[in-house]
Amino acid sequence: NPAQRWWRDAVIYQVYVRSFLDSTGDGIGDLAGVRTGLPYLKKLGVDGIWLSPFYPSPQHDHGYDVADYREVDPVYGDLAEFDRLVADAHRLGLKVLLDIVPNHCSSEHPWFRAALADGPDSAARSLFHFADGRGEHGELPPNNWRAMFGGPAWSRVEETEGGAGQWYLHMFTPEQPDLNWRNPAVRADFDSVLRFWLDRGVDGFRIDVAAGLFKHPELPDSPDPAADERTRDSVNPLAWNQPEVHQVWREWRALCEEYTAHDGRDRLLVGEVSVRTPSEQAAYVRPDELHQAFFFHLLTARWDVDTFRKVISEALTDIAGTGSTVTWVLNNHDQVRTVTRYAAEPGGAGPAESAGGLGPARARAAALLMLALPGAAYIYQGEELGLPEVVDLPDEVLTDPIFHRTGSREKIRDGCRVPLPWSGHASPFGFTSGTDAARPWLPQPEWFAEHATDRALADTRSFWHLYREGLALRRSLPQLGEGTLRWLDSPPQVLAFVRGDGLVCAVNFGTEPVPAPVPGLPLLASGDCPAGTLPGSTAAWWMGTPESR
Ligand code: TEU
Repeated sequence: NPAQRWWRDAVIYQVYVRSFLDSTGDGIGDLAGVRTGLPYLKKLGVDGIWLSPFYPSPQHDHGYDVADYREVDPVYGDLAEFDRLVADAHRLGLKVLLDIVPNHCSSEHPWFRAALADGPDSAARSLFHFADGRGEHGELPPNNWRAMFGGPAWSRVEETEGGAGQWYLHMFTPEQPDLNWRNPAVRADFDSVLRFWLDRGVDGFRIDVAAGLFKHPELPDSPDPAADERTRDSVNPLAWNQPEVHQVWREWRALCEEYTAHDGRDRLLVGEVSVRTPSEQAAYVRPDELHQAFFFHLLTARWDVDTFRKVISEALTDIAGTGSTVTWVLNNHDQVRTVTRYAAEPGGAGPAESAGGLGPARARAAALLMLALPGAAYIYQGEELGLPEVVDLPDEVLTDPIFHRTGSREKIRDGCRVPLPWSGHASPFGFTSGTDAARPWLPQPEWFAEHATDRALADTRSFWHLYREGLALRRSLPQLGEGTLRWLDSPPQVLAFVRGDGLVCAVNFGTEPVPAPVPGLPLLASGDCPAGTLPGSTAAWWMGTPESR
């Protein structure tokens, strides 16, 4: 039943709830705001939404520190509002995915509070990774692991009877203790969390840190702590990508299949699988494990024709054995936005702080390329507006724990999380309203006016219309979505391929025009594209047969 396999070529829109639309005037986006925005997303033409975490949380990492997996944080609404959002989305034919965070919880979660209160050797401590320190008085951490957001991956607790005691493991901030997935109580609780939300009608989950969960059982020293610290990425082979994790995904998949068997609707598990190679990543995508894993090697690819060809080829080769499809992504809430990223690449010539230079043209071309590739795709809110990164937020407003823990602005993520501009000429640009509306939780630059949704909708040359038309063609043309891709011979700066029986996509990574691979005007192009020519920094789609060269 093809309808059941809706996810194989779905395009999902990532909603960063905090920054989408604020219905209460507190300057923070909320679930009611998302509900108000659904018709906008329907018009754009996506198949569904993924909601960033909205659970009760002290917000040390904007909700990726969950204190209660079965509730809505009052800042974002309540369960009744959540139910209305799901009902409205389904009425519009939009799927709803939740973000689930199984690797760690909040230090305010009742389990962790109990672990602190109950002391060493308690049942509550065995839900986490507590260990005695090294050194004469246990004053050194149990091993040399580094946390992803800087500093040691261990913090020491004060015991209730007084004095420094054991250490606990946290691969992210100290407010995000890692759960012990070898404890069956952890597994059982997450099963019940999945059921809780599936029973409320959700269509699946985006799984945070899906290559985490298990650590080497003996917690030995990392072979290269300097690399762990420097890259702040999942490179420590003892902390990530342990074989046991696959058993959890098999259990979660079986649970999803149980719901599908009941009503015929596929539930989706899409993993944020940060591993080193595309083939390591493809190992998570199996008929009995995850349906999808974000393919981050496209997101991290430099603006370079050979790099793009290589990562796309690898993705297609690696997925072939899995029975699934590739999950393409160019932007998310952790990464510098494409417009700014590509402007900073050689020849991009963009002033770092704006949408200048070739950044926008390249981002438009990359979008059209992504929508032409076989498989599924994710769009991050604001991508459809061509929003640049806000790179000049003052230190005082930054909220990212990466900044506060490392003291460095490198890799900080606030700049892609600034609240969306909807309308008007000045902040808050319709993001928040009401007579005593608070300012948006991160300040919006004046130039956001150029990118507001009202302007984007009114201008047929906007990013918005490119995404809308690309998505509409994906729906109407059988050549797009799932199916075959065949590379075409092309000039050195050009990536060209044909989909199915005769949809040609070509991207010119260079700056000089080249002859188009197909005569006549394109169906859709990311920039001005006269018949017979493909200008620099432009992508286009044609129907027809490529001219032999
Ligand atoms: O990110 C996991 C992760 O590996 C990040 O370190 C990511 O690689 C980094 O932010 C890129 O700069 C997930 C979430 O997407 C992120 O927002 C959370 O902060 C993190 O998990 C912890 O839950």
